[in-house]
Amino acid sequence: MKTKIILVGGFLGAGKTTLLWEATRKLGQTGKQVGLITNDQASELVDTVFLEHAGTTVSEVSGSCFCCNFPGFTDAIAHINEKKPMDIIIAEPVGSCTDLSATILQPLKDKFAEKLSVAPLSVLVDPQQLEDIINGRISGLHMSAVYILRKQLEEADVIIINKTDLLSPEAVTMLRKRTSKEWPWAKVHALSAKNGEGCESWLNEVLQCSEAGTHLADVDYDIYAEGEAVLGWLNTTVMLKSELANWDTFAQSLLNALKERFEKLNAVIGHVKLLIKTGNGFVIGNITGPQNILNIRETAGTGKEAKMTLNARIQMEPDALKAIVLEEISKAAGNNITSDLVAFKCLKPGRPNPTYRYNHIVG
Ligand SMILES: Nc1nc2c(ncn2[C@@H]2O[C@H](COP(=O)(O)OP(=O)(O)O)[C@@H](O)[C@H]2O)c(=O)[nH]1
Ligand SMILES: [Mg+2]
Repeated sequence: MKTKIILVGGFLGAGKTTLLWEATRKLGQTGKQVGLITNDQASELVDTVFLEHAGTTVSEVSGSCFCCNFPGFTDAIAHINEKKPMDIIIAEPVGSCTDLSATILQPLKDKFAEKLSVAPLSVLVDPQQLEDIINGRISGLHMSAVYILRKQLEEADVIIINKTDLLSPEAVTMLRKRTSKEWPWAKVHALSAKNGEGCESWLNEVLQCSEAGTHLADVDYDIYAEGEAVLGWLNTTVMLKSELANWDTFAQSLLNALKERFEKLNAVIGHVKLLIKTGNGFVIGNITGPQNILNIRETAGTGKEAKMTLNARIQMEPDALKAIVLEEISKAAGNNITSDLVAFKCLKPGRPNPTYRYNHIVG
């Protein structure tokens, strides 16, 4: 049996992790074994901690993106399959990565044809960001980061317009039409990863279609590298202790404070993600999308000890980003909560240097 590999790309905050969760749930109901792979330049990933709650095997490739560490990616696939042979593995590349058809899909088809079957490259997009791109508006995002977003859509076999729960049916129809016109070679799906509507139709498509990585985008790596570098990167894990704290309230006030700080500086938010875990559960919060929507789900309740994982990609220098995040954690903690950094990484990503970069389509 070959494992089906589904890559779900798309920009920061498009909803990739939410879709992985929903797809795992839906496929689990049909008896399929599903594994997941997350990816980031640094460890301590909110996505991994969150997806582990989906009750399936999650493997993390951190320290490098899939394309720059192709062996790391294929090792992760092998590692999952060793634990339990999977029907399907869904992988979420870094949101600021592109050129995946040339650097992941073609090498997978070329070198792993006997073990793996590659699904069409799916690229998820936030509807507001999609509309902005089609209309030529860029809403503060650096031109080179917008370039990455465009290239992601250009190389997609399947473009998924996500968050349809925020749109009227007419707006969805219109956006689908405009997307098909702009990228006529791509299949277009519209769904809500959040409420599950439309997910089955996309899953059927990617599970049945064997045409994967059907075209390559012409990516200029100088612009790509600049687009990556303008988004400062911060991942941290903090142990929190308190007699009195309500961790949901703490998450809310920390995210609100960070949102306010970045907005005051006109620093575009790629994403801010936070997950606080206690013995009683977890609370997860995000700030994403062109409108910096703050979304908090689940509950960690109270409890003396909590573990917080926080990831941020912000259009600013890493030093400034670091100072703001540390200051706001300390302010939100106040006198009642003690905080202890157990892991901290803040960086400006280097130039992407893929392990493989095919200039032809593997048949
Ligand atoms: N309204 C709505 N929000 C969504 C949907 N999918 C994801 N989100 C929200 O968008 C934010 C980013 O989601 P996430 O899955 O972490 O995006 P990723 O960065 O692409 O992995 C979170 O606050 C999600 O709750 C959706 O279908 N509808
Ligand atoms: Mg994610």
